[in-house]
Amino acid sequence: MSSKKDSFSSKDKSYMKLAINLARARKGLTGENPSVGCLIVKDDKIISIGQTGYNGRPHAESNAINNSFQDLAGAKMYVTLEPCNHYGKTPPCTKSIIKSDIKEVFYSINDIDNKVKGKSFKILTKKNIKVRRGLLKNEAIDLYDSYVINRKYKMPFVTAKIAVSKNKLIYSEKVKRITNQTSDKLSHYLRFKNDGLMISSNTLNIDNPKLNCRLSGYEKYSPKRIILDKNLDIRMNTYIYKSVKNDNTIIFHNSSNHSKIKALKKRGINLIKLKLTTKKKFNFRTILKKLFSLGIRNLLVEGGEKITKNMLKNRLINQFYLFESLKTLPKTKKYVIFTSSNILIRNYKVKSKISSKLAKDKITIYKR
Ligand code: AOF
Ligand code: ZN
Repeated sequence: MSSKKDSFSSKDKSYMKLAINLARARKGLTGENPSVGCLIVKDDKIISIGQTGYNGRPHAESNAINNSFQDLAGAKMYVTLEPCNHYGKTPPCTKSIIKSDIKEVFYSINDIDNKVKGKSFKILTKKNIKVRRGLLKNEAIDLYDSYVINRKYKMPFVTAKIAVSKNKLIYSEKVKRITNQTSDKLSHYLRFKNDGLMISSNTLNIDNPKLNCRLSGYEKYSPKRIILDKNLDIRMNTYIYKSVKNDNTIIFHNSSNHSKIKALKKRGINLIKLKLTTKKKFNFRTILKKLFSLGIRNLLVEGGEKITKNMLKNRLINQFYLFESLKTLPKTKKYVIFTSSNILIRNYKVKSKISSKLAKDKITIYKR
């Protein structure tokens, strides 16, 4: 006898896995709305697919229904999240499902949005549509990690990344590169999937980074640049300063240097003055709240030692990418040691490890 938990067939699981992959591919690119994947199957053939549109609309189900060239009557729908049943900026997906004559709907988990939560089951079953919930539930819970953080805490989902040499340095004045080009592709993929990228003005002035996504064709998905700059030390000959445009740069500061404030504002930078803590530091929770209110839903932190440690200690990092290189960096002149591995090991679980003989770097993804 199979338990309720196992009552989905392996075909059902494969279809939902595909729907989850569709949602994953669009994750981070749907603005305030969750990324949903949807598959429509008839006579054991996939006849249509849909993803949530860029910036959140149209919804995945409505895309899948409208994309189909075939009659949907009698078909099955596999969708990663409970279809919406309310009038938001778009009409309810439950309504389109009912109208299309789909006879069976599988969805992984309930939507946590109070307007929607749990109601679709009743709405659809009342119309004689068979509804089955919980298929690949754990995968869907993992998929919607950021959506839950956004909705519940009104904070961005924070991913941090740091590159460490074999001798545990994250900076050496003499040799700048730690990771190899294969790892750098992943770093740029992270920039593509996040809508904000935060660093300190110290890193900005020393490294003069570009902070954009340089995967060919994806440049337009580069994140907003967010700089922590207590005393407004940003140099005006840096790439970031020179490439300010269309509200793409935010600086948090605590300076009263009026002439610099004026110059930076004139350049088009969004300057946000914050009070410091008694220890003369930024309050990172306040920063995250502020970024959320400015529309940032997924924040990448490419911090140095201080930001990373502070945020790890305050449990503000949801996911951590640790890049470990086989290279040994010279400890001559200035260098910085990575001292947060203990906090990471203590408070986080290893979600996955990526390693390849070609790439050599070891990449570990930690999650809280
Ligand atoms: C779905 N499919 O692909 C997504 C859903 O303002 P609206 O009409 O866009 O509705 C937004 C809400 O819809 C959002 O808060 C979330 O609950 C749900 N997202 N629902 O059926 C989708 N992205
Ligand atoms: Zn919907």
